[in-house]
Amino acid sequence: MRRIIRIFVVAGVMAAGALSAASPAQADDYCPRGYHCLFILDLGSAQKNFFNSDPDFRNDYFPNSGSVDNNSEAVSNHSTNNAYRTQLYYGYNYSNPNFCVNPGGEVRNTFLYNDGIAGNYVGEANESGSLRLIAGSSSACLG
Ligand SMILES: [Ca+2]
Ligand SMILES: [Ca+2]
Ligand SMILES: [Ca+2]
Repeated sequence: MRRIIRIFVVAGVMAAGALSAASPAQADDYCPRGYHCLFILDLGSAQKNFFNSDPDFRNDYFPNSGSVDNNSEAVSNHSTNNAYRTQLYYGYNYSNPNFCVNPGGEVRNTFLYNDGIAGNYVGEANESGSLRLIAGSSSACLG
């Protein structure tokens, strides 16, 4: 029994190592240097690039598509010098934190929970209404 437990622990550590090695993203593949990018579907779809914090997505639009408000499903952070994480909020003016993405990180739409109803404060995708740049990274971030 003891031996079996030990094998599981080792496997878990190896899995964690593989995940952390895979995630220090290729943020530059999808998001210009210095920007925090939101996508209407997955990475590589129509995107809106933010250089600074934005308190209200209602006046931001994906190219040839709808408003960014309650309409983003993936995030790529290409902050230079690992300076700022991307903190997203359910509400406007940085109210009700949703999730964050660390400098150089990215989160695909398959990774975010989406209950299929935009803007109902349930789930992570299709919910955000504002974005703030916060200095440094956080272990609480999703990507
Ligand atoms: Ca705005
Ligand atoms: Ca919202
Ligand atoms: Ca929802």
